[in-house]
Amino acid sequence: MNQNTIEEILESFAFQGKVVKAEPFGSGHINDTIRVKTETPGGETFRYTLQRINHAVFRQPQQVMDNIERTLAHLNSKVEQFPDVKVLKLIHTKEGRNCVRTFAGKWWRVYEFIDNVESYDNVRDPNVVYEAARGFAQFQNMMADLPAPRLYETIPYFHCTPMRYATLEEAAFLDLRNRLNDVMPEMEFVRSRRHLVAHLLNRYLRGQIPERITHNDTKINNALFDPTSKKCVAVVDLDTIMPGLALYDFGDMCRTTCNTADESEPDTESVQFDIKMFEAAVSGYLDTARFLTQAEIQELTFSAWLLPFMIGIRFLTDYLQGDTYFKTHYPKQNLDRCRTQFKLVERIETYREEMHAIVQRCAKATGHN
Ligand code: ADP
Ligand code: GN1
Ligand code: MG
Repeated sequence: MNQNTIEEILESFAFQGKVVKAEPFGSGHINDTIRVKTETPGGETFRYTLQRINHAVFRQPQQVMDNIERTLAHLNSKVEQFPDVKVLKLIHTKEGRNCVRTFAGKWWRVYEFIDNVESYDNVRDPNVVYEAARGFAQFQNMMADLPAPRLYETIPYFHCTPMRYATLEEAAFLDLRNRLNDVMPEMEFVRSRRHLVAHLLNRYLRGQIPERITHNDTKINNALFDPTSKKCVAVVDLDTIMPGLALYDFGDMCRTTCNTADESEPDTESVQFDIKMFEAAVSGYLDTARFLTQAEIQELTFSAWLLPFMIGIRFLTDYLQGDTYFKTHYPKQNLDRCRTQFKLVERIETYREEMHAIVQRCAKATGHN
């Protein structure tokens, strides 16, 4: 996308200065993110995040934006209580709207860029993992008393594992891209564990696990850190905020913080589950998420297993369907991503007892039982 097009889109928004630089930013798999630098005639500079909302993924972009507006207003009402937290700031259009739909049918929004922060795709430092867990738990804490109505479900059944499994079987049955032959071991891997896919959902349906307001995309690069204190100061990527289970947020956070390898690592032998990072995640989460029930605490280990399993299923489905959902940068990247997730699942299966013991120890240390 060239600078003229970017300027044309930005023209609708009430930003300051003239565009002097625009560059693709971040490593998200869904939206297009562009970091924009502007300058005023007086030489003052500003930075913004211009994002195209992927409307093939988010079918109702206006509902996404309404959820985000309510979330940001609510978080802003609490900044005095949480002085370290940086809340995302939306730049509205000149008519006061929170996004634009261009004549080409593309949806765009602008945030102020949060300066002087770091984000990581992979971490090896338990203090950073502790902080990420604390940051996502604090986010859930702050959102817990959002006034009615219920948030929109911007992607229905987003973390419904039985639905994800059924969609995989359908993609395998149709095999539109003739790729099923490449993935028979992965299909077998999933099928041999299918009796576990509905476990959390069943507990939720029986009323044993409560619905909460959750972030639903708690991978480590959606948390921003202060480069000096290494404290988590902001949570971004708010598109999937909706009703969900706290356990999905915890499990997804472990998926990216406890894996020693990158998400697309082609050499699965280098995928290890780092139990020290798990301990840091449990400790940060339990220290901060004071609202958790005993049933939720009991399922933390299961959720750390479930999320890589479910997201592996989603990568595999996308591979079978022809790579239409997640951005890819080379032909079999979704398959590499799937294999990495499944290797992590396999590693986690050998650590179950240690993980339960860590959860029990941390729950006791943080006064949860
Ligand atoms: P995607 O949905 O494609 O993942 P994100 O909203 O997560 O898009 O943005 C991509 C990355 O850009 C994030 O992981 C984060 O590191 C960075 N980022 C996003 N918004 C901001 C912001 N306002 N300030 C600083 N960094 C940001
Ligand atoms: C996507 O948008 P991003 O890159 O933060 C995806 C998540 C997956 C993740 C896997 C809306 O997250 O659900 O867990 O990729 N987001 C959506 O890395 O599907
Ligand atoms: Mg993201």
